[in-house]
Amino acid sequence: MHTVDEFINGFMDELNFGRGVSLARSSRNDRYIALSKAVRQNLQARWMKTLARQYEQQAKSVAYLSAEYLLGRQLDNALLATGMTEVVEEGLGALGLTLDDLRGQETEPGLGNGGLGRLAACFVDSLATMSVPCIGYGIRYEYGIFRQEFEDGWQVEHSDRWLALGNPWEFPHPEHAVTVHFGGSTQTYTDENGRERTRWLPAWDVQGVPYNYMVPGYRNGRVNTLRLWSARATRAFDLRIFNAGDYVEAVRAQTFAENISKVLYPEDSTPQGKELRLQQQYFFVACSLRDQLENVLPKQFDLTKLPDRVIFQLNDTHPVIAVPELMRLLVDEKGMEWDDAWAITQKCFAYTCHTLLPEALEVWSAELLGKLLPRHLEIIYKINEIFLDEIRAAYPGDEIKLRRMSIITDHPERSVRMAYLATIAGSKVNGVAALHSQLLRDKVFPEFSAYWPDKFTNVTNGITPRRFLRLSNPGLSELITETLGDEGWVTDLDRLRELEPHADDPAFRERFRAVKAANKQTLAQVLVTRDSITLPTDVMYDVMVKRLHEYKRQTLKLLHIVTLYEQIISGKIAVEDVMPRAFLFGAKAAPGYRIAKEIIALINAVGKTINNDPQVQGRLTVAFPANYNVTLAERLIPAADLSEQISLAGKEASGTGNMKFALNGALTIGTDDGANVEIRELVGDDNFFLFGMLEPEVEATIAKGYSPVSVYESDPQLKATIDLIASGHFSDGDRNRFEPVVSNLLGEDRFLTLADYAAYLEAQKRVEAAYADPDDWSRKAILNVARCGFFSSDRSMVDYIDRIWHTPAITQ
Ligand code: NBG
Repeated sequence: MHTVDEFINGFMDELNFGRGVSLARSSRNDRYIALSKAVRQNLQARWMKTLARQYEQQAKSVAYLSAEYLLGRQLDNALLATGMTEVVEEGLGALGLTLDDLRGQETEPGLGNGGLGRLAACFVDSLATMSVPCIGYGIRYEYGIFRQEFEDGWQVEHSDRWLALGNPWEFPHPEHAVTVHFGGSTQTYTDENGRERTRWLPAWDVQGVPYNYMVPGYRNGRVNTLRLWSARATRAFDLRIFNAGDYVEAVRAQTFAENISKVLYPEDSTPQGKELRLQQQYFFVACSLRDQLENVLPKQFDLTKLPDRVIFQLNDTHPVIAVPELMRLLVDEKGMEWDDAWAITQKCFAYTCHTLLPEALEVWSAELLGKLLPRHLEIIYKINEIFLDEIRAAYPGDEIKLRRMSIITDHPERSVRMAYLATIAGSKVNGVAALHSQLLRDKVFPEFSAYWPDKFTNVTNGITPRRFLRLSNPGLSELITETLGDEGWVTDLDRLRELEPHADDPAFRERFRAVKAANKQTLAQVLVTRDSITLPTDVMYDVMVKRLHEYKRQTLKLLHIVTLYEQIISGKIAVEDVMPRAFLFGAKAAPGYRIAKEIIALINAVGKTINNDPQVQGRLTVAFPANYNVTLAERLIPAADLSEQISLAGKEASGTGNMKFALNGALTIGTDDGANVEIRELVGDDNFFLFGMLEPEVEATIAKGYSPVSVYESDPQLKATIDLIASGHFSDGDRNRFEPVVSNLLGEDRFLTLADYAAYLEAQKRVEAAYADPDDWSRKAILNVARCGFFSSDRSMVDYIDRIWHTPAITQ
């Protein structure tokens, strides 16, 4: 399908015979689906070829186990990968249609919460582009991340019916469904060779139906697979009840089974220990392991060679139940000796930790685990017992160490520490940025890293330059390609270094600024139609988009805005002396996270007051479009001048938004946290606005006994700012309205917002001074682009391959 005519034929076939409609009678959805199917045809041959090659070469592959994939829209990515955009534009044009209109019809698959899920999507993109065999495994949630709306500024959640109009990007394979068991009990018995064995007698089961998605490499003819599992009731289950004559109960049972893949848990970073979530976790890893052993590997495969063929990467603790599952398969089902099975298991897993918040490390109650997965609990106990014997021998008499390293903890109730299980089982444990990996070693797993110093490593996160530069920022991409002479940078992002000398070229800066200005125009148009938000386009765009979390400190940004506003209305500064800015927010709060929702309401209330106050009009604008998602990110990031990365030092594992902004030519105002550290090192101190306490200072401040109220009392501007919020100025005089946020700040301030306030204001002054010199600002911004090639997820993949996976690329 390389010519316009071929495309038109393919499209019309899909429309007429796939959708059963004529062009004249087709809906926009018909046309979008026909278009997607015509485009995907181009990928399918490559897909089959890729799989065949992989099979022939018996290549080792990565099985990426992730409960989340935040994919973003598929159509544009498929067009980019196949290089079909122009042909399609022309073909549609000949039919009186536009690509722009049809791409708007796609609902993005929001099968993830935030950075962790988006990272998984970037990684599979990079592996496909690098011709490394990989299969991504996850869950096909019927409802992805909720759709956020604001009612009176308050977040309300609506279900995300992303599949309602049909999904042209998936290939269901019900004939390859696998059965997964739950509950029941275990039984020991003696086998024919006189060996003592255990079998699991489960109580109920469900089927996992695989849905395959194509993961196209960038113009390299390769397409990897993402396999998402959907739960459905097993026949046996229904039949028993149908036969008992209870039709209604049978249908209800079906719903019960299908609930497993119904909805994504909307918690980001801080999971809830709910039974359904454990069911989801076991469901998808059990399906995936079975798929590997029974469908992907050749029949009669010698399982002692498993580590030569597959590495299961555990994306955080969510899939860690795969460890006892593999042990169960090898020992109970394949009859292997425990020690042999354990040796294989230890080589087949590696674990990525994505957090530093203690409350985010998953812990499952032993009671719940035992009820749902009795055999797995026994296996975990045995792994722990053998491990603790080893530790006892290494550190005789050290009971404290044993308790600290045990997978099982007894407080506050007997439970299983999944991160420890993953650390003990995994061949490697990695953090996601240099600072994070160091803090993991020193603070989260100190005993483990002392015992196994070589097990711990770092792989700094990355982002795919295909989606987050080439697709989302066509203007800058064109400028780069023109300047570098070819498009090689799209798969070799280090080449952006060649832009450096151009940072000093006034003509280049001018063009660079023109791109940014055009991106602001585009964003402003999007926000008018999407949200009825009107933005000035000739001001600085100061952007903070990420999940709403106290540690990320959206309130610090808010205090800055209220401070500027307070200074104007109280006459401390003349409005003309304030640098014009638009403050843009995007953030979803977990539905049960009360204070986060209060903060959203406060941002909206402050925005409403400021935007309607004639005293500041045109100077300060606050915009908070609802339902921030990948599609909106692709518009917001290229338009940003200033990127807000202001988490409390030592709390943000990495951040990946920070990388996207810098790569698109925004300057960062940020703390010394996560990957900000590496961004600053690479772009240079002069091109980054650093502020705030360093991680050891944070520790020291807390150790001394931090008192937010005394910071408030000793800083008159901070006091005036908080008092303005407390006075009811943003809530029609209602002083109680934002009391929860105010008292949270003054009473507890867990993330030291007030302690960093003065430093943040001072850094914002530096920002203003720098922005006042457009030429110099552009120079800094260009250097950010030029020096951020390191943050390509292709580089992250090289690091994973070298340090953890050892999976070579396959040859065509
Ligand atoms: C998040 C971290 C981010 C990081 C992403 C991807 C979780 C548990 N962790 O800092 O908070 O960038 O993971 O690694 O969602």
